[in-house]
Amino acid sequence: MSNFDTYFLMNADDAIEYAKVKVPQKQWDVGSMTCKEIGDGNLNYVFKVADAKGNSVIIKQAGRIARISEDMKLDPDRNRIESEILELQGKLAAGYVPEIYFYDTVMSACGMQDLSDHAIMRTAMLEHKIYPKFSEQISTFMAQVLMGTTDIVMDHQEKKALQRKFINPELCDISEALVYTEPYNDELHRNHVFPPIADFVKEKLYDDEELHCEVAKLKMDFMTRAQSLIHGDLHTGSIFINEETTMVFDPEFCFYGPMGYDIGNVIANMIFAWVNGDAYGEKEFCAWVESVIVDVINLTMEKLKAYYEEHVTDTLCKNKAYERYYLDTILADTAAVTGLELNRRIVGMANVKDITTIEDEAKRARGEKICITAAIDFIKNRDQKKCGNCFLTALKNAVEAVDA
Ligand code: SR1
Ligand code: MG
Repeated sequence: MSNFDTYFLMNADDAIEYAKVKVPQKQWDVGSMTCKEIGDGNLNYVFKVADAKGNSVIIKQAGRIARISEDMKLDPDRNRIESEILELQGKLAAGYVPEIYFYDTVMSACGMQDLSDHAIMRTAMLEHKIYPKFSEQISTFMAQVLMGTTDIVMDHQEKKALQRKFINPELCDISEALVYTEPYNDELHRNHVFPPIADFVKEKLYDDEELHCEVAKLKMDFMTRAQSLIHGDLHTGSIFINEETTMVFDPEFCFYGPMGYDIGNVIANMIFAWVNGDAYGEKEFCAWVESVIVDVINLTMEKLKAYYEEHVTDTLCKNKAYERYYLDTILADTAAVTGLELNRRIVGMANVKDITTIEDEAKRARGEKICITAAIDFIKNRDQKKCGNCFLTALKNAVEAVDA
C-alpha cells in the first residue's frame, strides 16, 4: 500500500487508507470502514469514506484527465485552488461552505465535511422538492463573498494578491470555450444538439452575427474584468441543500471575474429546474421556482448594495452615482450570463439532467426552445433587466413565443 508521497489516482480501497492517514482526528473504527466513489461531476473523483461508528469524510481527488473527455488534460493543482477558496469563503460567509479538514498538494486531494444530510440541489430539483429558505441563503452567500472580495471594499494590494493566488487559466479556458464560444459556432464539433431542434439552433445561435458580437463583448469581459473572486460554476450541482441550510461547494473554476457570472448561473439553473417541472406538470414546484428567480435577483441586489454601503473603503467609490452604475453593471452581467449558461447547457458538451431526462421528445424540444429564446433576450437586452420580475418576465415571454 502506498504512503501517498507520490501522486496516483486512488480507488476506493486507497481512499480508506488515505482517510486513516489524513483524517486521524476521526478515530476511525478501522474494521468497519467502507468507501464508495460517489462523484458524478465532469472532472474529479469523490469518495465517501465512513465507518460503523458514524464517522465519515469526503475525499475529493483531481485527476489529470477530465472524466467527461479523455482529450481534456488538466493540472490537478485545481484541487489546491478549490481548497483554498473554500477556506476563504468559509471566513466571508461562515456556515455556507463545507469544512475543509486538509488538502494535499502531492495527491491533489482534499478531505471535507460529509454533507450526506443534504441533497445535491440538482437531484432535489429533479424530484421537484421545495426549499423555502434557499433564496435568502444563496443571496447572503453571494453578496458576502462577491462584494467582500472586490476593490470596492478590499485593500487594493491585498485584492491583487488574491487575484494572483487564484489565477486559474486552465479552468477559465474551459469556460471560455464551453460557455462563450462553442455554443455559437461548434468549432470543435463536440456540441450535443438535440436533433429535433437542430434547425432552430442553427438559425438562432450559429447564424446570428449580431448575437455573436454581444457574446464576444461578454467573453472579453469575462477574461479581463477582475471584479470579484467568483465561484465560477455556481449551478445546482455545486450546491448541497436541505430544509435548513444551503452549502456551496466545488469552486474549482473560481477566479477574479465579473460577479454576475455566479448570480446568472444560479438563475439559469433555476430556469432549467422550472422547465423540468413544467414538462412534468409540477405546478406548485414551478410557482416556487418562479419566486426563487424573482427573490434571488432582488435579495442579492439589496444585499450587495447594503454590503457596498457598509464596507466601501475606496474614497471615490463612495459616490452614489457610481454606486448605482456599479450595481447596474452587475444586473446586466447577471442577465447576460443567465442567457449564456442557458445556451451552453442546451447545445454545448456539458448538458444538465433537468433537460436531458425529460423523456417526452416534444416536451424536451419545447423546453430547449424556451431556454434558447429566453437566453437570446437575456443576452441582447441585458441592460433592460433591472429587477427580479424582469427576469421572470423574460422566461414567461419565451414560453409565449415558443407556444405561439
Ligand atoms: C469539461 S468540464 C464541463 C463542465 O463541467 C463543470 O461543472 C463546468 O460547468 C464545466 O463547464
Ligand atoms: Mg463541478
